[in-house]
This record gives sequence, structure tokens and C-alpha cells, in this order.
Amino acid sequence: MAPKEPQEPGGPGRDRRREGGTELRERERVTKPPRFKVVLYNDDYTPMEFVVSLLESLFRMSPSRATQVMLNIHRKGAGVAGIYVLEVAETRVASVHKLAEERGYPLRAGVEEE
Ligand code: TYC
Repeated sequence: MAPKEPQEPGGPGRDRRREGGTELRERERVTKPPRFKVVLYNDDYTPMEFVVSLLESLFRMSPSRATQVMLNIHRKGAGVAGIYVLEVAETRVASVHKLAEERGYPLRAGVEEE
């Protein structure tokens, strides 16, 4: 019979990083991945209707919510279009830039950690 492998204390599923005082932080990392805001920036040339339609199509906003958010960006200079895990946020930013560039608009977006 083969000799038994040494067993991890606490069983095979136990994460050793949970030893000591890091248990809460470790649980948060597992259950709450960091989230990132997609920020849209105002400019003088992108038409309001284009920003509204983009907020509806890419960020799944209702027409009235999209209009509110667009006007907030227009007045304040920037605003949050949505909050996602990093990969999704970066994909949304790339889509904003692609759609705007196709139309020749200078609209810019970026990702900020929440
Ligand atoms: N300021 C633009 C205009 O007056 C509208 C606009 C809103 C542009 C939001 C970009 O992210 C933006 N046509």
C-alpha cells in the first residue's frame, strides 16, 4: 500500500491564508471582487442624442435615465455610466470609443476603481 500523503491541517479545502487576522479580508475578496466605474467625459462636439443612445444600448439605461445621466455629464464634466468587474468595464470603454470613432465624435470614457 502506498504511504499516505501528508494532510493539510483543517482539510484539503482550507486556505492557509486565512490563518491569523486576515480572515475577514479574505472572505471579502472571495465574495466581493473589486468593481470599476465606467466614467464618461463631456466634450463640446459629441451630440447629446448620441450619448443618450449609447447609454441606452451599452449601459442598458431607460431613455429617461440615459437623458438624466447625459445631462449630468454635460453639466458636471464627467459622470458614471455603470459599475462592473474590471474586464466588463474595460470592454464597455472600448465599445464607447469604437462607436464614437465610427461616427467621428471625440467622446472619451475611462475606468476608475470604485
Ligand atoms: N456637451 C455635449 C453637447 O453639448 C453633449 C455631451 C454629453 C457630450 C455627455 C459628451 O459625455 C458627454 N453636445
